[in-house]
Amino acid sequence: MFDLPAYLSRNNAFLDRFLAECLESLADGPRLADAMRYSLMAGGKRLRPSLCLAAGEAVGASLQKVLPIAGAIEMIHTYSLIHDDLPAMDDDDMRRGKKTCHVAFDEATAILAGDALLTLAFQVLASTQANRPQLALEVIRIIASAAGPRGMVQGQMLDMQSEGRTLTLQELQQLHALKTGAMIEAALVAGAIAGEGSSSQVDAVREYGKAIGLAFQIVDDILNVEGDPIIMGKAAGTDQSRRKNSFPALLGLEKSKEFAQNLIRSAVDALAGFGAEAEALRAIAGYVIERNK
Ligand code: GRG
Repeated sequence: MFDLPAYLSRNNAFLDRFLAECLESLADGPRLADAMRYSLMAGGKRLRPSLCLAAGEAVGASLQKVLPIAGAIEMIHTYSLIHDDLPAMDDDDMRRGKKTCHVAFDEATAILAGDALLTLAFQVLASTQANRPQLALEVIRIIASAAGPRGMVQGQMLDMQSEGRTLTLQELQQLHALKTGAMIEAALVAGAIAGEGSSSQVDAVREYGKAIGLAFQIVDDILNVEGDPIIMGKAAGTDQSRRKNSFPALLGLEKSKEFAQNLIRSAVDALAGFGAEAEALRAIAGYVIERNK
């Protein structure tokens, strides 16, 4: 049986070393670098970089080839969390089991740490794959598009605009396809493209990504209802208290769980054309539904 914890901890050790080196060599100025490091190295689940590396592996690429892309994706994800936690957005005090960046530092420093992580991510992306410039450009385009105004940022905007209004299931899915799904899908597609996968492999990995991206968000909403804040390292019950649109609010808990299970099955089905080299992706799909944080 595939040992997912061992697989993730090995890849995360490489990732953490890579991220620490990027901050050491590329961030100048102690307060800004401290705030960036505080949030980046705070021990998140590293789901998106893990998916990126596993997609590279599924198409036969070495870890070293895909590692900078996985690192850049985690930087963008961390920036989005820092900004999402700000008083102007969700105004959260706890993230990754620690005080949020603006509470530990101050609001201006948190805004700048987020800006700096986003920018640094693109510097890292532009500095890698020097001998494969076309491929590097394609990866940058995919990630920028997923993170920007037709992806995560627009998803966040829709989320804020939907406060106080009950969304339909279709609207809620669209919101999350942008806010959470786009970066999850981009992590996978970028990993497969950097690993020089064939177009059918890239398509399969994209389909897997769409399904687990939505399942991840549904599980996040379920954990917000029944999760343990200590284990999650962040508050629970906030969707209900803020009257946020969520899958359990719209469908009920049982139907939400069923929906997530079906999506995980579709994700695994999308990998039918791969053999053992996609075992990590299959195991991560199982983790997405079983996770408790
Ligand atoms: C501020 C531009 C901007 C975007 C924010 C991703 C996001 C968009 C907001 C996060 C809000 C949130 C709680 C979304 C639910 C799903 C989600 C993305 C959770 C956080 O990701 P995890 O669980 O976090 O992978 P860790 O800390 O494990 O990396």
